[in-house]
Order: sequence, then C-alpha cells, then structure tokens
Amino acid sequence: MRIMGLWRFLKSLILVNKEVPQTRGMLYPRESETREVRSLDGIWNFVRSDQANPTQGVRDEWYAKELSKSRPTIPMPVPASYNDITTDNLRDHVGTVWYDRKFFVPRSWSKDQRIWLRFGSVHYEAYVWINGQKVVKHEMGHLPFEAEVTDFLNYGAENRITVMCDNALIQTTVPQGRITEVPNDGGMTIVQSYTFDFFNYAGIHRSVHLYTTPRTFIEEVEVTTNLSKDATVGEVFYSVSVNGSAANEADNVLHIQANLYDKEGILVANATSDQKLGGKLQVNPVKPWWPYLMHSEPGYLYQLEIKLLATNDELLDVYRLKVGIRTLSWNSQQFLINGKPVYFRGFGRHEDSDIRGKGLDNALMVRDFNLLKWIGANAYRTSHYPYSEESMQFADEHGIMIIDECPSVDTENFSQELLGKHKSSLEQLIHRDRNHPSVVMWSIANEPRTGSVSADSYFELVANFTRSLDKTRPITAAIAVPNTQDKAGRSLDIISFNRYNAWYSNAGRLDMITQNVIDEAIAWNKRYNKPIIMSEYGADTLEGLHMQPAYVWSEEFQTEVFSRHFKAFDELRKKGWFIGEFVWNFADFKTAQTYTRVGGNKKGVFTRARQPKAAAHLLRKRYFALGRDLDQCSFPDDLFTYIADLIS
Ligand code: BDP
Repeated sequence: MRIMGLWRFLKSLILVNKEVPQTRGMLYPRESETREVRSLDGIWNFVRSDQANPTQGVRDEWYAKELSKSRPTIPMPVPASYNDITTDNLRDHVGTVWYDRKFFVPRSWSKDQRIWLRFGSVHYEAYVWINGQKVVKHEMGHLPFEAEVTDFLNYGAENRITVMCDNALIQTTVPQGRITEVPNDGGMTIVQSYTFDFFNYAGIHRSVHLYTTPRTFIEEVEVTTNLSKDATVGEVFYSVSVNGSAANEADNVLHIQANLYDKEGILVANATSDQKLGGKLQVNPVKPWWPYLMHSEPGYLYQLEIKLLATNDELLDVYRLKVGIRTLSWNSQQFLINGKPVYFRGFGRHEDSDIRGKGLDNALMVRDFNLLKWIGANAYRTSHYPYSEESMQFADEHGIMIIDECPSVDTENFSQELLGKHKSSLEQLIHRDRNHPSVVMWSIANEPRTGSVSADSYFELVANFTRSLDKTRPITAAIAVPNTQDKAGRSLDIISFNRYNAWYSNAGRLDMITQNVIDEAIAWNKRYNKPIIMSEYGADTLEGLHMQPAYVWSEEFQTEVFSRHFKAFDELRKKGWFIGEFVWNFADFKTAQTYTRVGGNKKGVFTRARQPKAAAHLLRKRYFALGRDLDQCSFPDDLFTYIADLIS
C-alpha cells in the first residue's frame, strides 16, 4: 500500500505536456440566408438505468429502437437537469440515464447541404445515436459539442435521437469525484461523493439544435480587436476557417467579404480577406465596448457579417456575430480595459434554480441580469464551470465583465490523465468563448489543492497551455490554501483568493475580519507581486432570520460581514494593486446533503427565488458608490431611502 502511494506521488511529479484534441467548428447556431436552425427542445422520453448495471442499455442496444420498447419511459423536459423533476429519488441517481424523442427533417433539407446536431451541454458524459447509429460521444459538462448528421437522417420523414448520459464523477473527470459501493439496508448501494460545494446536477442542460450549412461553409471565426491610443480608431482582426470541398479546388480561390455594422445597422467598415481568409476592419470613429457603469453607453456591439465567396463571387455562406471593440492589458499592479484601470465589483455565481437545476432558463437569465444591474455589479466569475452561451451573449450586450472559469474545482491528486482533461476543458472553453468582449480573464481552477508539491508543475503546464491558446487575456485561479503554502500563484497573472473570515474561521467574530483580510491580501501581493482580487467572501444567511446583535445565519450577520470586508477593501484599494471584490454568492444554491447546509448553500445575496436579502441593499449602495467614485456613474433615484432632512 505504501509503495503504491509512493509510486503515485512520484508519477504526479513527472507530468508531461501532451497534446489535447482540438475543437473544430461549433459556431453558435444562427440563421442566415444560407443556414437554417431548428430546436429539438421539448419533452423527451426518459429512462434511468439500473445503478448496479449502468451499461446494460448499451449491451442490449436500447438505442436500436424506441426506448419505450425496452423500458417504461417517463416524460423529461429538455433543457433541464433531470434530478428535481420527479417525486422519487431520481435526484440521487448515479450512473447512466437515457433520453429519446422523434423529430421530422423536412424534405427540402436533403438538397446539397450539411446537417449538424449540436448540444449546448450535457452533464457529464454523453453518447448520441440517430436512428440507431452512433454519431457522437462527448465528455465534459457545461460545454457544447456537435456532429455532422447529414448521412444519418431520413429526409421528409421521421427520425429518432437517443442520448445516454452518465453523471458519474471519478478522480480523472473534471470536476473530480468518487464512486463507492457501500452497504445500505437493502444490501449494497452505489454512492457518488465529491468535495465541491454544489449539487452534481445532470442531464441535457442546454438546448439541442439541428442546423444546416452549405456544403462548403464557414467553420470558424476568430476575432480580436484593438483601439488606437486616443480610443478614436478601432480595429477588428478576423480569421476564418472554411470546411468543404470547394476549399480544396485549385481553381476556386475562396475569399471573405467582411462587413461591420453599427447598432443602427449602418455599414461602418468593410474589407475583402487575404488568401488565408483573414483581414482587418478599421472603424473611425469607434464606439469601444465598455463595462456597465464605466461608460454611459456600456456593452456597445457591432455586427460582423462574414460572407464566404467563390472565385466568381458566388455567395457560398453567411455567418453573423456580434463584436465588441476593446483592449485589455495588465501589469503587476493593475488590470486595464481600454487603457482605464478596472476595479471589479461582483459575484461568484452558480447556474442553479428550483426544479430545473442547471437547465437553461431564459426567464431566470434575464432576471439575474436585471438584478446584477440593479445592484450595480460590473462583473461575475462563472464559478465553477462554463455558463451558457446565451448568458455570455447577454453579458456582451449588457457590459458585464466575466472571469470565465473552466470546470476544474477542488482539483487534487494531480495525474497525467487529469492534466489532459483539465487542458481539454480549457481548450473547449476558450474555443467557445474567445470572441466574447465580456470575457476578460480565464480562471483555470477554483480552490485547487495548490499546497502539494505536484501542483507546482501541474499548474505551470495548465497556465502555459492556456496562454498558448489566448495571449489577449490574463489568467487567474481562485486559491484558498494559505499563501505560504501555495505553489500555483507564480504561474498566474492575477491572484484571486477565497476566504471566509468569521465563518469557516473564527465563526461569528465580526471583530476578526477587517485586519485579517488586509493582512492576507498584502501577503499574497508581497509573495507574487501581482494584482490581487478577493474572489470569495460571505456568510450563510437564512432569509427572514433576524437577530440583534448579529448572530451567525441572520440577515444582520451577513450585512455586518459585508460591511467589515468593505472596510478592508477600502484600505487595500489605496495600495494600488487590489483590483476587485466578489461576494460569495449571488444567490442561494443547492448542494449535496450535509449537516452544514440547510436546503443548500445560503450565502446568496439573493434567495434561490431571486429576491433580495437585507444585505443586497447594502451591497447595492457600495457598488454604486464605487461606481461613482471610480467611474463617475450616476446614482439610481431609489438608492437612498429618505430618512429626515437632518441627514445628508
Ligand atoms: C468556497 C468554495 C465554494 C463554496 C464556498 C462555501 O469555492 O464553492 O460554496 O466555499 O463553502 O470554498 O460557501
């Protein structure tokens, strides 16, 4: 046993940098004059496998016919987590579940084009069949995947799609978990455990689309932007990849016509590409993309129209996407957007709500953005996994800055296989999100166990890999080990730390917050000479529980905890290198069952039903006060409640 342990330890020290598979395509499905999009969202049929026999459905080929022919099915909404839909213990199911549904493909789709099947995300692993034939397999929740299904479909006829989804997390999945077999009253049972603090919701979490492209089509578009020093001239660099036979014909020189339109739909720049299908558009005068409250017109987006043309100027394909023109830069003290230093004021969040779990919900998304703006936040971290593409587009539109986090949380037991998956999660994330102006930083992990010796080379490899994919954004990780033990910070550009003073340490001691926060931030900065963010702080709060003097779990306590942190942050802001404060959490959320959680984690500033707790009103005053002081924003009329004309 001890020899095995030693061997595992030694192996973790000699991690090597292996290639990871490269994502192709995956542009967000959009209609255009050359493309059609259909949704497969709705009510699907659902079967859970026997926990003790998770591969039975594959062996018995359940995908070969309708699921209902193999097992009784129940209705299941897509998109949604399946866990909280039924009234039985589906919530705690471990292993595989199956979905299927039928759909029609129009006869017109058979003509000289390609058909793609795209999933916004399935957690955690998905196997997909069309009409009984396997078309794609994908591992990793919260990230999209797609496959060409042109040759698998019946045109002008009915089709069947079958999905097997596996929620099991083990030591080499991202995130990690453990599966164990333990005795229960009925004999033995399978138990999933994990150390991270949110419920392992599973299922088809985001929309399923069928879409068409021409035979030769725009497969990828990558955009970067620049601004002149005086911010009057903007540049948009685009690079396009094309897939299809026309791209290989020697006498057919494909080219791109790129047109840029402003918000009013007026053409402000156009260009024809070079032979590599890339080019530059210049906008003069430009309206830069600014974060919310940093400018009177935040989130300004242009529309980039990419037209793929053949030698004879025949139009082959058209794809449009929104583009925000901005620059990012950073040094050992600051993070700047369009040359202006940024002070982040925001939240760690979760994609989580009653009944639908982590399923995409437009009503919830719009409500959340309304609350973010109401409270005066300018940023959030996608703790602890990539959020929906729809929410990324929304953040672009509303000028909310995003620290975009990959699904690596509580990372430990660093192995070669884990490293490969971790890198792949970042590759998929960056491929998906690289064109979003709202994404201003990559977070490569949350609370990794960076005190261990092997964390050193592991995070160096992960950070360098991330940099090799995108040099335009800084890299951070939210670290919780004491700074004296940490081994990852040297590989990051910006240090984020999570700490729960007066909660996990010195519970209830409001008098032990301010100085501790100041001391810890200074220590992180001294150790690494990099900008510092407090990426998590907070206290569980049961809405409606009031206690004076403040007592843990009460609304008064959360308010006081925030206020003591604000004091520390204001001291730290004077130092020049403290660049942001993020409350944990935006809203209450569900976790695994433990005696420290009452129906879930209650550190939300908003309840799970998205109503404010008392502390929300305090936080709102602070975020707007910071906005006015730092970015000259104005106050909303209802920020302060009239008390008496004795008080100004
Ligand atoms: C932090 C984690 C976060 C938890 C939080 C908490 O990063 O995921 O939810 O603690 O315990 O350590 O509330």
